[in-house]
Amino acid sequence: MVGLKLHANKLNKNACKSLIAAEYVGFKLETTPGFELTDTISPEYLKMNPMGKAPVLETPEGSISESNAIAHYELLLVSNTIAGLKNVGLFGSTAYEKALVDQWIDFGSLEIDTNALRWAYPPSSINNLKRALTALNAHLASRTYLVGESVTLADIVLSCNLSLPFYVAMTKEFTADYPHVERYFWTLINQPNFKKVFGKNTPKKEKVKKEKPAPAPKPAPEPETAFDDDEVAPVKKTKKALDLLPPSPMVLDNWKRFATGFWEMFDAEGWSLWFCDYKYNDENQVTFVTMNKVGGFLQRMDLARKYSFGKMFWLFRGQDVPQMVLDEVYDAELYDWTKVDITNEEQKTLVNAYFEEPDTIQGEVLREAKCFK
Ligand SMILES: N[C@@H](CCC(=O)N[C@@H](CS)C(=O)NCC(=O)O)C(=O)O
Repeated sequence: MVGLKLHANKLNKNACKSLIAAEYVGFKLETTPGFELTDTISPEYLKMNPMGKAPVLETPEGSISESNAIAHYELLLVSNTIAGLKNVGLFGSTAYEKALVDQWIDFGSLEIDTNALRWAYPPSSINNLKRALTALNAHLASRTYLVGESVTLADIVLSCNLSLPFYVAMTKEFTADYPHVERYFWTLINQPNFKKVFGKNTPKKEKVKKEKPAPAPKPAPEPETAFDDDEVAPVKKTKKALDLLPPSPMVLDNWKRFATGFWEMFDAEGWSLWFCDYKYNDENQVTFVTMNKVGGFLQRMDLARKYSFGKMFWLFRGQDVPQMVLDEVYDAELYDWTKVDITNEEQKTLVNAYFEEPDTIQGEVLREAKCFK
């Protein structure tokens, strides 16, 4: 098959789909070592894919973009025209199985990848991803592969798409709710043909583990109901814990309504103040993208509205960052949280500056601010 060339940067997960498929059928696809994503804006590249995205497959008949289509094309050519290459059933065998393979390919792209990308690059929709993972988990409970009894392209596509959230977003605690997805992902990712492509960058289970405080003991199991909403339980639990704190003279709603005289009203025994410094500020070069991330974070903080106020610092009921925030708002892990020492005048001055929103704070221009109340 002369003249097929895959243009993509190294370990581009979308390009991995056709590379892994090629391994399965024993086909050698020409690649572009040294390709950088910035190459996608050259006029030559844009002629092949006006979207300016990678991968692109260059063929004698013309170029093809969209990684699923590239892998599909490559396999069709192999099975139709090239004698001697293996037909290992990556499309499924019957028409129905082929449709199921397509079904899972789209599921991988639309239900997993779209939401995983939104999660990795907020504004995002974790709940949509959780919903898809729940459905996938149920499907995999009695199966090793998505379709039939052996690997199909659907498994390759889906596990490449899962590699993003497994690498950058999902903690061990998060994936623990989807044990069949975990087992499926780690089994596939460690298959020889996957490893040949991912090499030493094969995701490792240990790498996704993040140190967290010991989880609270699980409540006694409740009787099963038709719609057992186990996601709500931990939130309810911390809400209850916060509601049981000794009463505070500081009534948040009153203060939120008038928003003046903070220090006179502040009750340091019932509430605490926190600086939160984003750990990856070098990502925040474009104001509207940064504000989108902040917007997503604030949306997810909605569950703690009754117990918090935020404005480049946070005010929380109690003496800790609420457990429901740490458990449910994944962005919380992206910040370093430091309790404000209210006996320290410098720190109080900084809190005041955050309240007042002057043009510059600590020598940095304040471009835009959001308030959570
Ligand atoms: N749906 C496309 C997505 C391609 C895509 O988003 N590629 C990324 C790299 S993995 C890219 O080129 N990003 C550069 C950009 O968005 O400008 C596919 O599956 O091929």
